[in-house]
Amino acid sequence: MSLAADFGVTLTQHVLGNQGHHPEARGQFSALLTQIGVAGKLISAQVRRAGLIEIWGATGDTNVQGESVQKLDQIANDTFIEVLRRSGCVAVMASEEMDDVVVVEPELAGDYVVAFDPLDGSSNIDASVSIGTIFAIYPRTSPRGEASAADLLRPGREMVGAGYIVYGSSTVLTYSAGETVDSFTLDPASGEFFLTRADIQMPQRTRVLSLNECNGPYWEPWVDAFLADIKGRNDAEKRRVTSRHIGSLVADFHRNLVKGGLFLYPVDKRTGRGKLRLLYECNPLAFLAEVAGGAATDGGRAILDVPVDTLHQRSGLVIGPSEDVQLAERLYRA
Ligand code: AHM
Ligand code: MG
Repeated sequence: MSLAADFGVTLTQHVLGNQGHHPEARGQFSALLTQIGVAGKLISAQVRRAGLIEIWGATGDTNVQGESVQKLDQIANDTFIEVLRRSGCVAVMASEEMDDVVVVEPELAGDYVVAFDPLDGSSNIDASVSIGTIFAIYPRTSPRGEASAADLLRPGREMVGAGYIVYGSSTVLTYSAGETVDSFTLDPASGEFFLTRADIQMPQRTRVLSLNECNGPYWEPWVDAFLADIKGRNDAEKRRVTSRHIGSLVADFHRNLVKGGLFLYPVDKRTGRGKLRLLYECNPLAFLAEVAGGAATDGGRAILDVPVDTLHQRSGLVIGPSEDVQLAERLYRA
């Protein structure tokens, strides 16, 4: 047996193998996905030093080498922007960390636009809990050299790719270009992402329930009815549903994708708004959920059909097995 046969499929091999599905995008789309993998490795290396960064930061903004110390979410943001800017594939980017878009200079601008949350779940960093990066990819619609925020203000349905990287007990990159959802684990020894879950299918019934129940007093009545239905199944079917909540959407979603879990963060009835951001949190995960056979709704509409009016627009979110997302929609409308 050749040595190569002992290795798995790398992220780059997988992306190149899928190029045929996007003939119009040959090259740039694949390059973009592989560069996102590079950004993920760089951020992962920093996340693994998070505790040290915290300590260095606390001692006066310089590390032991005398370099100034940034917060980890700022490091992740700068890394993602710089890698994508240099990739030559991206014309404009929006980040949770920035009020306005980053327009790439014309010499480097490419055919795609990307929205991302560089470090989702950042309140979990100082407790060494799983966090992650979420990204959404759209084709540029503006003429070359004229990219702007308008390229990103469009429904999630127009996405051509999405994914996330979870920095957990291992670093996992999951992406979809619309056909399948595939997941890769970073091998720290070789620095490669290897395919570890191919064509992930979200189980159709909820086995895991994932939400911040302390917000219960601020939910609309349909949420209580919905949760009562799901929890009520335990009596009838002997503990078929269990509760798991990390408080990092990206890590909660990854677990739910693999195990068949439902995550919800409903609208707060006092403000009429959800907490999570449509463009770079709800939309990319909704894209992955749908490709994997699941679904995502804000209650009244599929997340991917919600008009995007502003970069940092918030939304209610129910995401997971499609049967139960449909149940949420029925109860919401009732
Ligand atoms: P962040 O992007 O600033 O980290 O905020 C989003 C996070 C999600 O990852 C998580 O699901 C949610 O906020 C938790 O919010 P709460 O503490 O209100 O339950
Ligand atoms: Mg976030």
